Amino acid sequence: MNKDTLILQAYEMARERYAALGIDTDQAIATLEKTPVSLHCWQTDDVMGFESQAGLSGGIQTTGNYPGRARTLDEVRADLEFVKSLLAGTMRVNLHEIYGDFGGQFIDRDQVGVEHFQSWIDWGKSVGMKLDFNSTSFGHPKSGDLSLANPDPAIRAFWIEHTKRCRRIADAMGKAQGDPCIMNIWVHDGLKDLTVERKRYRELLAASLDEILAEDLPDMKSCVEAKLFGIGLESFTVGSHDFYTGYCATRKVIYTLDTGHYEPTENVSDMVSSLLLYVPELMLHVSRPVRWDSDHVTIMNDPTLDLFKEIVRAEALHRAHIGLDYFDASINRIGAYLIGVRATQKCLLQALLEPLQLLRQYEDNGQGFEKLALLEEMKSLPFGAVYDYFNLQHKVPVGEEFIAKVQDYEKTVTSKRL
Ligand code: RNT
Ligand code: ZN
Repeated sequence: MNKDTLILQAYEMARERYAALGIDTDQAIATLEKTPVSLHCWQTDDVMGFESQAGLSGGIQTTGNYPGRARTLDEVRADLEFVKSLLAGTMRVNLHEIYGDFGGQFIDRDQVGVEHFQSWIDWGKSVGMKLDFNSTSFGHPKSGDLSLANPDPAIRAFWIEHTKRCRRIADAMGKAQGDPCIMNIWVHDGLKDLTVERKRYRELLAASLDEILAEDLPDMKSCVEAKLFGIGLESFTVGSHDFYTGYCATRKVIYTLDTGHYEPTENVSDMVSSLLLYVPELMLHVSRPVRWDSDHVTIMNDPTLDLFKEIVRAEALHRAHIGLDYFDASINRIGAYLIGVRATQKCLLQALLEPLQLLRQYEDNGQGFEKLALLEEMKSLPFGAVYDYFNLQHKVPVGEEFIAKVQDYEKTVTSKRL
């Protein structure tokens, strides 16, 4: 039988199975389709950017030297367009400041302006992807261990100026695309060893952020990202989870929850319902921690499934911005993107296919057996048939078909980048 016919038949059967539990698969597909996933531009080139050859710092690192890294703006854009062409649903692009169109000039971080992102704004429009943005604290001579929390007033002022400028760039992006640009502020600030002035650094970070966020910019939203530790900054992180929970709750700022940024045994999905009570929205950096590394390629694992289930159960999909954040230089980088987006969509889809009404009823009635049994049975319902159908409908590769497409692109494009 023809493959398309098989997929259609499998979907018809899946639709019936889910409908028997009161779940509308077409509705789930419609939600999946319109829920944006922001592609982190830094997976194309191992977080190098176009500012200088300074290399990565700030406690993050890529490992591997798989050939085919994007080396120019055009290559980054071509890769992102290719990735988008193989995916159903809505994609955005998440840029870092170091990916500006600097025309070969060195533009320091306290000099950056909207003009350096005009070509990105135009490109975004032309390819139908809205933009998100990030200030960049790492990979600069003034990065050191401390940026926005630096006790040296001159260095701190430099990073405040940078971050203020980035917010204005994000605002211009948001205005041009008619939809707020989500700007993430992650600073690497921390220390390698025993730290005695913790409170002072945290006061400084809070004061810097207050100054940065004071400007009213209607077409962008700011979010701040918590972290556990960085490489070479193992003992102390200024912007810890507690710091940003308090900061976001009191300032009504979006909390960026990077799934790689917590203690290995911590249940990140359990943070969703608590945070949502006190912070306006969440920005998600969907990632995968492996031992010391917070940035392995996202896969469909229990933590990611639980994260999306918690968001859907909290009826908070409209309060969550979904972005990816990982960098793997050891495998085909384009393939890594596709694995991560597909895994994210699969997790969201599974969350949308939960028989929530029935589960809630069981829980309310104290029917513990029934609830547990249903949760278990949901795991083997044919959600894959729904995901395949979603992709078929959009004429993008179904199942493993994307592997060959990535191999083709490697043969004709990325392998030529020497
Ligand atoms: C680092 C943070 C941060 C970065 C990007 C490049 O641990 O997760 O989000 O990965 O800004
Ligand atoms: Zn992150």
